[in-house]
Amino acid sequence: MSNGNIVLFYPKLGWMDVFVIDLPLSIIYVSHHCSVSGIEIRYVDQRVEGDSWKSVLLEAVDDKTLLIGFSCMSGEPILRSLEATRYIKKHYPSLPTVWGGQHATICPKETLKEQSIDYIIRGHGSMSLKNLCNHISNGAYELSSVEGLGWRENGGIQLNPMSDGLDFPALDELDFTGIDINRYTRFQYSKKVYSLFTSFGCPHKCKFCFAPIFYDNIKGKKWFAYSVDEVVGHLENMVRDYNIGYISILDEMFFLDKNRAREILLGVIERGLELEWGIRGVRIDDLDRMDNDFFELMSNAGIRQMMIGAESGSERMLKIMKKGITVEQTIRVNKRLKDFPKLIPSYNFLSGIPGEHIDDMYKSVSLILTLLEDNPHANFSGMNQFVPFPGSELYDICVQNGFHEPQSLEEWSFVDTHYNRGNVLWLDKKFIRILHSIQSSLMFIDDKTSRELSSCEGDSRDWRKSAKRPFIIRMIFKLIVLLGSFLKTVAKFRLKNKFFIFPFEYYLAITGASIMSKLQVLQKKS
Ligand code: B12
Ligand code: SF4
Repeated sequence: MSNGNIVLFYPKLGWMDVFVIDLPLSIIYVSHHCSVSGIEIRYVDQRVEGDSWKSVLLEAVDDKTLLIGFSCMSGEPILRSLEATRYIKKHYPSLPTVWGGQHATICPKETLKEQSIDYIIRGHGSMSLKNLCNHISNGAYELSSVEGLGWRENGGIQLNPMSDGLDFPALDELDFTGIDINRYTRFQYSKKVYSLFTSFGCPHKCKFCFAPIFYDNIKGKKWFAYSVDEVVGHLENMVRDYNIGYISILDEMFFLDKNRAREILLGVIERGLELEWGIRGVRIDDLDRMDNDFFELMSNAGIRQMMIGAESGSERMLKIMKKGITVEQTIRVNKRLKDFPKLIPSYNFLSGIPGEHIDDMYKSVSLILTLLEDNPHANFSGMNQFVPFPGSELYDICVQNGFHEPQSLEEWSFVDTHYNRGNVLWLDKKFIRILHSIQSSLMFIDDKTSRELSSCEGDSRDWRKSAKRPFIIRMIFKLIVLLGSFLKTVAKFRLKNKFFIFPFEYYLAITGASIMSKLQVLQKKS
């Protein structure tokens, strides 16, 4: 007997879609309990459907559809999910719509002000989604018992408490039915990319970060980890079944348990899995605790890129951020990594926190130059601009300093960590100009941008297919590559001399990003 179906929608994210189209793990994970209870899952990923997304969405719905769910992070994705939600409501006014994901979790009330959204679910919502389906299909479950659920009632908003535990499906229970893995990849990766969480959560409390807000309600251990056997076995299956070659580890804290990480790497070597790895959540103090044998093991197992939050060159700011690392540690580890040329550290910086002075930013600039000088393989993933998210102490400080709290979904769509223009009233104009100039210098200070853009033809939307990018995107890429060494020289000059007047590269970058973002919307399904 059919238990009906649900449609899960993943929106375009913005200009980054030109480079990265990772598996929509949010909706794959959230489908789990529905899927095991016999509800059919229909995915619509706007990023891979291009212009046809509207017809694909309408076709996915039939008279057995129980609800349609939308996944959404703050920032630009809101606009896309909003458009899709309003569109589906226009065509199917009585079909329940549900928003979940990071944005609905931190801003449930603002989200429910939108009349086209019937429900929100906060937190990791797989079980709640199944219970909501039970309520909709046969009234079997009271709305008030669905953890994390929010809805409008009698002119007010009801919000149920969120679950206080961490519960995830086993890795081999992840159901990819209805997902074509070949359509997911990253630009310029010659190997097939697979993104994976080997753990979720983080016990640290860095003040600027989203993780402590998202995991705030979890009682007990704030870190859930899959076992070594499960991770290695899953990787082996994915290599065998899908020919994956590059693992993008998205964990917040892959190295939290060093022994577990070691066993995973040894397991991969023992089973002869020829994989390259990029690891997102790497802390410098964890690397500092590793000896050279561990670095050797990482290198042999195929780890290539490590995204490391150096955050700031100012000890004062590191303390304000409660990051728990020191500048000295970063310099020390970077020097040691020089002897392991396959391990590429990609340092991320953060700026724009209330209380930060221009002098603190200059200390970050000095650290960047030291890291580059000490290790020619060092890369810089960028200097993110701090964005205040509700639920954190820094958010309240920003509000006290004039930050206008976004009141609607539309207003939240302009909040972006890369180029957050306007509404940063706790920073003065000079500070913002210098920050933007440093941001664009970091794009060119190493060779990553030219390297990534050097082949302009390929399209990240379909692995190994020769689908071409739109002409204008190819031209923008070619221009940047041509200007690459000039921009690198400018970047070095700026950072060395702290010369941040008229950051023309910044204006070029935001214009390029905005054109790419618009073209993404226009891009046709290949
Ligand atoms: C991978 C990733 C990306 C990838 C894309 C992901 C993809 N699917 O292709 C890339 C690198 C492209 C990316 C981009 C962005 N990202 Co991002 N990203 C992540 C990361 C590392 C993992 C996301 C993930 O897959 N999680 C795993 C799944 C299982 O968890 P989940 O998404 O939370 O989903 C669960 C629940 O939220 C809920 N849920 C989710 N969807 C739904 C839907 C329904 C209907 C229901 C009921 C429940 C539900 O249930 C899920 C299962 O348990 C997170 C950090 C993190 N560790 O989560 C940041 C993170 C989600 N990103 C973030 C942001 C803001 C962005 C940007 C939108 C904005 C920006 N400027 O940075 C950009 C887009 C830029 C642009 N303009 O193009 C923020 C979100 C903060 C917020 N308030 O929304 C995070 C938390 C990073 C951070 N610390 O700030 N991102
Ligand atoms: S920045 Fe990293 S270490 Fe700090 S709380 Fe966030 S995920 Fe944890």
